[in-house]
Amino acid sequence: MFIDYARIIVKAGDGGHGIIAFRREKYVPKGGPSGGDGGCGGDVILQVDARLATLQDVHYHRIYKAGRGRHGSGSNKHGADGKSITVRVPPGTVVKDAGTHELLADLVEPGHVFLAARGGAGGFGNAHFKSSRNQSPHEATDGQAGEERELELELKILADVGLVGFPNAGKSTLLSRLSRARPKVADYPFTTLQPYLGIVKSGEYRSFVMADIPGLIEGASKGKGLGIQFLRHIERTRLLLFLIDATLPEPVEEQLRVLRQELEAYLPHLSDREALVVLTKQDAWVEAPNTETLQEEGHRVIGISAVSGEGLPELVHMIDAELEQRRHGETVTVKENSFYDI
Ligand SMILES: Nc1nc2c(ncn2[C@@H]2O[C@H](COP(=O)(O)OP(=O)(O)OP(=O)(O)O)[C@@H](O)[C@H]2O)c(=O)[nH]1
Ligand SMILES: [Mg+2]
Repeated sequence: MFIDYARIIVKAGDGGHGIIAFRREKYVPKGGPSGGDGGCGGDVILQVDARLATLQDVHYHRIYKAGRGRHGSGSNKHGADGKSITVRVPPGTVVKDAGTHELLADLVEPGHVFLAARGGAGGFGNAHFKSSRNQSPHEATDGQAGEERELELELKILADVGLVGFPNAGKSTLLSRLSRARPKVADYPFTTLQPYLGIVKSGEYRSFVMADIPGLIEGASKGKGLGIQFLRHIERTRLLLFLIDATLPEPVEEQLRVLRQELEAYLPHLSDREALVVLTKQDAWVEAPNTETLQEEGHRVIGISAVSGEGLPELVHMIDAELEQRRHGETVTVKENSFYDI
């Protein structure tokens, strides 16, 4: 199941207490202080695991508790530290405080770690308090409590290109034509109910990641259809493709206007993101749509057919050139079909 939101409780281990003890040795009437320090509590750490594609695991396992530090003991024995635990999350996980919604971390690169709850420091045993003025201190401190908090985890998947369009526009068909991802395709609206990722090869050693998301409809930002919550998955893409079914009677510029309006309602300026307008189902066009207005407005427009393959090499080339221009050198590893297998 595709799960992109979870709340978890992280509780680090408490520190162990320091203790009061004195050396007892034969022929040494007044042994010095020998109470050991307590061990530190274990931490709770979040770490990005590139093999994960959803927050499913953390959704079902809500509470993460690290081990507590052991108390110190006599003969200056330090208590053992508590065991830290690592919670694995998929790349693209945004971590917020569940109470204040403050952004705490954006975990992108595989291996990235975030200290979610710090273990409590161990207390000091009385050996620690020995000084020239006080040779036999009767003082020890307790370990500190480990941090505890509730976190909100939100997955915003990482892709280079995001497909945006009304239901039935041909988004999933295009993704399955260009990559090995196999989202379901059907001639009814809302076939796709979760995001799908595919890796599109654009050259011998080049590729980009394309994300297919559920269709948008007018009023989605007010909760119509499937709403707009899945738009978070295209929020971070560098390029948007507006897929518009040019066999429909509605003028293409009107369709584009509605799509952009919904994007804007979700996140201001999202509709200003670099984009290509892709007119789909070219094999079924009775006449070529009028794209003059779109072009006058500065949109780059291309016609394709995912069925006959018309326009697809040109589209891939355009995307590749566009991404190349804005590549910042970062690479993100995403497992193809990763959502599909679940
Ligand atoms: N003739 C023709 N039909 C197409 C083309 N691309 C997609 N279709 C058809 O359009 C219908 C919808 O395709 P999908 O790919 O499922 O559309 P979608 O945009 O993913 O739809 P949702 O998942 O509901 O948002 C299917 O019946 C496809 O076979 C095309 O290039 N030419
Ligand atoms: Mg679809």
